[in-house]
Amino acid sequence: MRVRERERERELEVVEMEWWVVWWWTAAVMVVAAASRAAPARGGEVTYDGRSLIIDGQRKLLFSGSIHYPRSTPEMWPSLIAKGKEGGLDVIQTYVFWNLHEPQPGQYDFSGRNDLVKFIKEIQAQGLYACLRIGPYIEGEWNYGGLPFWLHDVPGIVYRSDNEPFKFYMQNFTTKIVNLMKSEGLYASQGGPIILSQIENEYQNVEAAFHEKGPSYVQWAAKMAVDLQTGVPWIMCKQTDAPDPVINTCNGMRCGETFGGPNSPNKPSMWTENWTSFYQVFGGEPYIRSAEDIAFHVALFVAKKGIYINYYMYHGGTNFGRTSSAYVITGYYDQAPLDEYGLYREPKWSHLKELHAAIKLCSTPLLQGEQKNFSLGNLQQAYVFQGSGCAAFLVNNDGNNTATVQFQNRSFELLPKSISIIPDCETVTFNSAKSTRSNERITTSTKTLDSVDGWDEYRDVILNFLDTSLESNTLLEHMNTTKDKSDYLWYTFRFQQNSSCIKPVLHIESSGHVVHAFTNNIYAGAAHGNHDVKTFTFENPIQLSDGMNNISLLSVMVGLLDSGAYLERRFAGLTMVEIQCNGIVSYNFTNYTWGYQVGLMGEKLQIYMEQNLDKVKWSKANFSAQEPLTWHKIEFDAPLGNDPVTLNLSTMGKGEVWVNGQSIGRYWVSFHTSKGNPSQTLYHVPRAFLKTSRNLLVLFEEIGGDPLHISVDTVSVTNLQDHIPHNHFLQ
Ligand SMILES: *[C@@H]1O[C@H](CO)[C@@H](O)[C@H](O)[C@H]1NC(C)=O
Ligand SMILES: *[C@@H]1O[C@H](CO)[C@@H](O)[C@H](O)[C@H]1NC(C)=O
Ligand SMILES: *[C@@H]1O[C@H](CO)[C@@H](O)[C@H](O)[C@H]1NC(C)=O
Ligand SMILES: *[C@@H]1O[C@H](CO)[C@@H](O)[C@H](O)[C@H]1NC(C)=O
Ligand SMILES: *[C@@H]1O[C@H](CO)[C@@H](O)[C@H](O)[C@H]1NC(C)=O
Ligand SMILES: *[C@@H]1O[C@H](CO)[C@@H](O)[C@H](O)[C@H]1NC(C)=O
Ligand SMILES: *[C@@H]1O[C@H](CO)[C@@H](O)[C@H](O)[C@H]1NC(C)=O
Ligand SMILES: *[C@@H]1O[C@H](CO)[C@@H](O)[C@H](O)[C@H]1NC(C)=O
Ligand SMILES: *[C@@H]1O[C@H](CO)[C@@H](O)[C@H](O)[C@H]1NC(C)=O
Ligand SMILES: *[C@@H]1O[C@H](CO)[C@@H](O)[C@H](O)[C@H]1NC(C)=O
Ligand SMILES: *[C@@H]1O[C@H](CO)[C@@H](O)[C@H](O)[C@H]1NC(C)=O
Ligand SMILES: *[C@H]1O[C@H](CO)[C@@H](O)[C@H](O)[C@H]1NC(C)=O
Repeated sequence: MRVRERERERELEVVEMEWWVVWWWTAAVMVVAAASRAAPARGGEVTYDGRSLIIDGQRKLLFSGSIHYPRSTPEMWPSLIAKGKEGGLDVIQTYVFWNLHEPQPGQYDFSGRNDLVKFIKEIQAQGLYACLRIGPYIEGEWNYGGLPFWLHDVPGIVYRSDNEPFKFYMQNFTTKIVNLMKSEGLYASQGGPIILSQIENEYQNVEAAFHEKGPSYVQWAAKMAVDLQTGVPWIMCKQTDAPDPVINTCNGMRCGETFGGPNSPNKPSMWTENWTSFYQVFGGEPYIRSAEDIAFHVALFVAKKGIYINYYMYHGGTNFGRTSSAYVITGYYDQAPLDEYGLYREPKWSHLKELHAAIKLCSTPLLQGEQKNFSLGNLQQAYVFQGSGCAAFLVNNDGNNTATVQFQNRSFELLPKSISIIPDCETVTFNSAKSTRSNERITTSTKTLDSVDGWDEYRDVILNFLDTSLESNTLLEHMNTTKDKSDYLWYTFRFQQNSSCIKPVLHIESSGHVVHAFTNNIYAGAAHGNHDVKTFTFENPIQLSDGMNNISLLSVMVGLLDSGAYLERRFAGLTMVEIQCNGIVSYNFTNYTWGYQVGLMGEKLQIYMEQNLDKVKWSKANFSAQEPLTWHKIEFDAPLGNDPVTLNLSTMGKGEVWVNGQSIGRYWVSFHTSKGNPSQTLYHVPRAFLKTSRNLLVLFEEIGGDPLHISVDTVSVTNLQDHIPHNHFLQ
């Protein structure tokens, strides 16, 4: 299925190095010292060879984790990074989010959650390295793959191709970011933490679609990047022909099995995305990848001389506001080692921490020794690194049976589908199939917002043809009309029946994502597509009056697409509208006089902000009538303590939520999975958004929901057990 293919098992980055490189014994001694140091040294020249990255003259075996700064708050960054460090990470990897930073050409925003410099400096303050994936196309389940929507209106533009307008803006932004990092002294070559930068992103997936403009774009992008002279290497992920000196890296779930290797003997083997889970879409179930499966594949990649592994995601966080891409839910990679709230997810976090510690014990032979592999049985292999010590990885590929093998005159029991790590070739310190910790996440309801008097509501305006601002005699494309200033676009017309229409049925075809229909201000229902099939049909009976009829159709997008070639040519919104009378098409409105309006009245007036509340007339809520397109507001006090806060919206339908004027994202509880569950009912409210008391909660509900059962919850984890000591596998 296409979803699963595209879903990003992102980041276990491994750098595998060839051993033919000659090393002096003195250099080797230096490396040993470096490998055993707890916190990596910062700064210095970053180079590489076929064996590893070399930072300030020292070979490195590095574990990295993706944490995206805009998917949490600056208040959360220090603890997320600290938990990554405690979990054995050496590197924090992030994308750079072009459409956040350059909302209009030449206008930049680096404030608040967009404060990239502050994020990198926090990484530096904690003694870790950074990998900066500039892109600036990033995919990332991020709105429009990170591209600013204004690019769409640049004449003649073709994104991600050998196209002058695109290259101009791409180079302009890439230069801006590199110069910003340089001016703050953040490259390792300047004593800063950034050891790697990425240009483009998984371009090989789309390269062929651009014919001869594909390869020439790759050449241009590599040269453009290298010419910026960062003093640290550039990488291109999933790009087997990455031009020298750019390093090609692997993204995926099983790079130990699938990576064809570096495209030159003097480039190291790196895994820039190993997906710790998959992102989730509305209507989709969560994807659970076990700690044991991740550990197996990381250990295998290292056994095959991988020396850089990045977890995608280590902490996913939250797609605040309208930042997620088409149909992607608001919670991002909640199944990562640190969950959406930044809490430890066990056994994943601890198991990977133990894995990192075990592999670091092998650093010297891994970086200095010679690798051999041999068979220990039908489905069992040994990978042994010898020279400057001895380290072994014993693999059992039998998924059903424990295997007893002989290795160096000792007997070892290997659990089914597991890798045992033996840092001295004698004593097992880690087995990938055996995790030692578990915990449970607990949601505690602190308050249900069930005070009927506390709620006010405002019903948004249903736009009729005569009230609209833009007219066209055809159906317009949704994104090109909204310019992504809003998810919402009104398509309206009016018409008079020529003869009485019997059993009128409204028939709409749309290329995405949702439509709500109103005839003479009466709700006639909704229809929607899904992540895999965005086109859909609406067909509902309606009531017509004998005189003039107003038909108002609200087309809604749930994030822009983030992937594929020719993103600038994508189409969304209504494609055909008809009214059938007595079962036959009687009126075809596809080419008709349409009136358009971008956005909702409440959005235009920003009534989710305290200072704008009195711009509309709120009324006491009437909970016996669940009307569509209704804004709800109430105040609530913050729960006591410091535990993360979340809203349980299980009784709501679809819409967006703001707390004290800040959007915590889209919700869509009424879109159920094939098992009949909402994909997401809990919506994170960062502590930094909250005051002690009287926090303003505003919801815009499209369909109709029951706000009286919304609860304000806190989230915590309870350790269930610390079972089985590490040396359980000692023989
Ligand atoms: C980027 O483009 C802006 C105009 O949009 C210009 O002012 C600026 O100098 C350019 N920067 C670079 C590095 O080319
Ligand atoms: C050793 O590794 C090589 C290269 O990956 C592989 O072709 C070979 O099958 C391996 N041998 C054993 C016994 O696993
Ligand atoms: C386990 O055994 C079953 C039945 O013999 C076999 O079909 C399956 O492939 C095995 N699973 C693994 C992971 O080896
Ligand atoms: C294993 O035992 C044999 C015979 O006792 C001995 O010759 C060999 O050196 C031993 N190998 C190791 C790695 O200890
Ligand atoms: C987008 O809208 C503009 C007017 O805003 C129009 O000139 C242009 O042709 C439209 N482009 C597409 C691809 O529909
Ligand atoms: C009704 O009939 C008139 C005259 O034939 C035609 O111009 C008009 O478009 C028709 N109305 C609709 C909604 O089709
Ligand atoms: C159609 O919309 C216009 C403009 O809002 C309004 O004046 C008129 O009463 C509406 N007609 C019906 C039948 O609702
Ligand atoms: C309605 O008009 C559109 C555009 O002209 C056309 O593509 C569609 O086939 C028509 N529908 C019917 C039922 O004729
Ligand atoms: C409908 O309008 C489109 C765009 O203006 C045009 O290409 C098409 O031929 C029209 N269809 C009919 C049936 O008039
Ligand atoms: C509340 O809604 C119901 C159902 O639409 C309606 O009958 C009732 O009059 C409304 N009450 C108030 C106070 O508006
Ligand atoms: C959310 O609230 C509903 C009841 O309104 C409850 O059934 C459900 O268990 C709650 N979800 C969580 C995760 O607490
Ligand atoms: C990342 O690791 C998982 C778990 O081992 C594996 O299934 C997946 O294929 C890896 N991804 C890639 C791209 O290699």
